[in-house]
Amino acid sequence: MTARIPAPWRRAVFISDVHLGSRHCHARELADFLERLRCGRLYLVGDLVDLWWLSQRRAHWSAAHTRVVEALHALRRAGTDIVYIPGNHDRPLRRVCGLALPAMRVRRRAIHATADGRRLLVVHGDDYDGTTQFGGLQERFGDWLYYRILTGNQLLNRMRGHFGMRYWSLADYLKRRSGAAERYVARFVDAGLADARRRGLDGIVCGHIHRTGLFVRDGVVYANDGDWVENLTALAEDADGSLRLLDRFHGTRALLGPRVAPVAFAPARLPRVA
Ligand SMILES: [Mn+2]
Repeated sequence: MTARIPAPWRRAVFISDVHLGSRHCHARELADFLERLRCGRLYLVGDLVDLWWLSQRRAHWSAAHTRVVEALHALRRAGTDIVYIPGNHDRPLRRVCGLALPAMRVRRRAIHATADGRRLLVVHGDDYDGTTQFGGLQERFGDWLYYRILTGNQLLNRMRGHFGMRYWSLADYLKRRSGAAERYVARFVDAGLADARRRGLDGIVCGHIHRTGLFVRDGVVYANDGDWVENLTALAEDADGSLRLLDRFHGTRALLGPRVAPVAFAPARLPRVA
């Protein structure tokens, strides 16, 4: 394996929807990303492990999945502070919220204070789904359907590759073509922004919908770190409080500069997570 060049230092990094233990997790790409990562704090914003897959016979665990876990250990040894916020696919872990393992803290949600003084709510995002009225049945069906489409996507692209055609995402095409999916994303974004505003915070960092986002609406930041199933992205905060969406090679996909008005007090050290 070639020597890995370390990526620029980041104050904080957020990743979610890794779905370790499922066949659709891009574990090798994530291990490559994590092995080059250098950051003060790493937030695992839910669905890191897919317990729905792991609890079934179709559980998938390869050497690459183990490499991801080892890369997290290495980051911890290098001094990175790790905060784990379980999502809906690793929901049972929410029972241990409040626990501080020797290696990381487990939290239902966190408030991240950026270097330029913004306070961001960090949550997985499934609270904004509104599917609980069906007792999780719709959630499970949506999940099953999603994985069927991803499998179809894999088969299709294997064929396309065979004929020398470039990669084309069926899942993405279907999502963008379907008005229902777009309305779902819009409602999710609205609910997340409203929640941050209600709590008197400056923005929200979330995942869950496997759709990246980084923008300000009516003065409130919306940042969605994407996933490691389709997009292969992370959200990062620079030393000056800038937020950026990173691709798997640490390249920048989108950038949101620091707050324009400088704040009198910018904490040099990361404050403790409550
Ligand atoms: Mn989720």
